[in-house]
Amino acid sequence: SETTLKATAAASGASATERFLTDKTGTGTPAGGVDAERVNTLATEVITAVHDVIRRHQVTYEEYNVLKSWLISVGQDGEWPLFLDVWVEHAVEEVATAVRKGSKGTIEGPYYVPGAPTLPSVCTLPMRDGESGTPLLFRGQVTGVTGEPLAGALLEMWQADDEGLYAQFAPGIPEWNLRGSVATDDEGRFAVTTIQPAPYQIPTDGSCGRLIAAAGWHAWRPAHLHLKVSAPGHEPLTTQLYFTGDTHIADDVASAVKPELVLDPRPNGRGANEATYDFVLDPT
Ligand code: MBD
Ligand code: FE
Repeated sequence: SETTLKATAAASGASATERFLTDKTGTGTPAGGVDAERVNTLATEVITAVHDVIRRHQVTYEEYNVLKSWLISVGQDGEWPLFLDVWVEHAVEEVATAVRKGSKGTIEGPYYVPGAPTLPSVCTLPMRDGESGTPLLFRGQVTGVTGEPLAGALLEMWQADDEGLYAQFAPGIPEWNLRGSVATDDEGRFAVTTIQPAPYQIPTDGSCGRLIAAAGWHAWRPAHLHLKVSAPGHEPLTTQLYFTGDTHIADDVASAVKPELVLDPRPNGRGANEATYDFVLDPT
């Protein structure tokens, strides 16, 4: 029924938590590879920053207990990946990519899944019959910083559907819907047919949603395509592309919009919008 197929915060949070534990632990997280002196410095400064806030704002026991129960509920909902990627990852990404000369990137977010079906350079992302949404032809080229075409580049794409839902994190959607690994041609070019995603509202029925409501914030991200672009001998680029005119470009809840990342799709006279974007990868 409609109700049992509804995406809930607890269900998508649990999937995102499991996904993270599967793919990312052992690569420096949580403590692997971070030495004691570094942990000491960072943990001490974070804890001290919390003390400063408590003193500056005269935080009460009532407020302390609200915080404590909220932090417990974030874990119970499985929403730590969502919380961290929405409110923390953008600063990490900024630090990590500050020295790049190639294309700007932005945060990965909680919904990347490795191993999407491989597709040729001219392709259509896996989608349901009659997938709703405005058709989008997304094309471009991958080059290095001196303009040389990168043959054999890989363009991994993932996106929400026209209801703002991601396959594998909401029920009732085929496993690889709107997810694909596109192999570019021998000049690094690609032309991918998809649909324009809908703006994304982070779940309102979980802990992150309760924080947003309690603080009087909003839960919206502008519509976006997620991409990871990689090629041998080059730094992989994790990015997102947005659509000009979207109401939430200027106030993304995840602070992940940059002016370089906004597409301006135009009707191509054949029933689709068309947008071009070229990716420039830094050498390793
Ligand atoms: C998303 O789709 C997303 O891209 C981010 C960064 C956070 C939550 C949901
Ligand atoms: Fe997203």
